[in-house]
Amino acid sequence: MINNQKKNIAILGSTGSIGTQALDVIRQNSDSFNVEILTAQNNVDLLIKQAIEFSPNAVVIGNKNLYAKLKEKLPNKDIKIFAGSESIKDVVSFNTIDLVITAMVGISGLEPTIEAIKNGKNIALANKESLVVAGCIVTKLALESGSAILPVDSEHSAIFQCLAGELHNPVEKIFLTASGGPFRGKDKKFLETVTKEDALKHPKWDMGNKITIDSASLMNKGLEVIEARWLFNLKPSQIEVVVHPQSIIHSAVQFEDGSIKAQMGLPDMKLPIQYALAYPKRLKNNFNRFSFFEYPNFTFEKPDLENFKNLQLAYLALEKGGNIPCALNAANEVVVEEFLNDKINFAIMPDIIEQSI
Ligand code: MN3
Repeated sequence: MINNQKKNIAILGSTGSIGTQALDVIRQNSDSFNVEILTAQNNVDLLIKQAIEFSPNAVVIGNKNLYAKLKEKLPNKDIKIFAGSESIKDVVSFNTIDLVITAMVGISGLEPTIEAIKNGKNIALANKESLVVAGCIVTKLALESGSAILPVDSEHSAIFQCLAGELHNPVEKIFLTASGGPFRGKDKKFLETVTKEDALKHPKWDMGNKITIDSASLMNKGLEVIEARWLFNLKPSQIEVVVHPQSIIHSAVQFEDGSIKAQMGLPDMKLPIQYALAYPKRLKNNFNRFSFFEYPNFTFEKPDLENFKNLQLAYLALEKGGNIPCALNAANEVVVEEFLNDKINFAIMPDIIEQSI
């Protein structure tokens, strides 16, 4: 590390939900972190604001049509300015980077993630799709290059935290918790009538559009099962999904002696982001603290696989292996887009996905 031990961070997707929260964490811990690279696809106005505040070494706008505006608004600054998805791939190899946060949406995160790993960069992985579609390749490359993959997804961060100090103790199984989303307990008839406004209101987590729809349809949990398989090298039968509507237990690990370790706290993405950024350290912060007495009742239930078939489809894709999880993810990206464009109804999404795997 250079710059007085500050970690130099590249944020791919800095204007999205994870990207902006990562910058919040960095802003609060400016003696620990330095922003080296910022990239965004289309939100050039926010990218400009961020660049002015954090003075990174370089910024990249994915959409080439916005290059001129970016260049014009950042005059006389010592900031390198690039455009296009090729440039996003190029900047991750800068030798000044210590850690790359991959917070791009969907499959677009795959190529830069692979490039960063090939260059031996440690990854704070927020783009679960890169493990869903290419988990085998990504984990193999990371092993070869010595890159650490630090999970940002709250469930996977929970498991990662439970595994600290357990290096030689095999995992019997993990419990991946799920809030159940806004339509928990609803049947298919109801699901046929939900609007995108209903689906975009998540009860516990404030996130981007794609992941919010995935959460409502339980596909997010399915993708997380696949993500966990690769991150922690588990068999599908070792991964159990537990619906826990309070979203306080973020996930748990059961060891071979039957002991279970769980990680808990108020749902706030800034915590797993901060853990990945500062790992292996825990940084003091002033996030809201959990109180047991405000949550006298924790509840747990089995996921409803009949009305929310997506979770089952993800297990099926994992069993089939090969490129089937990739097909699952591609079909899901298409149906979510179509649902957000009011082209198809919510309940039909799993049926379409099922036909493509
Ligand atoms: Mn999650």
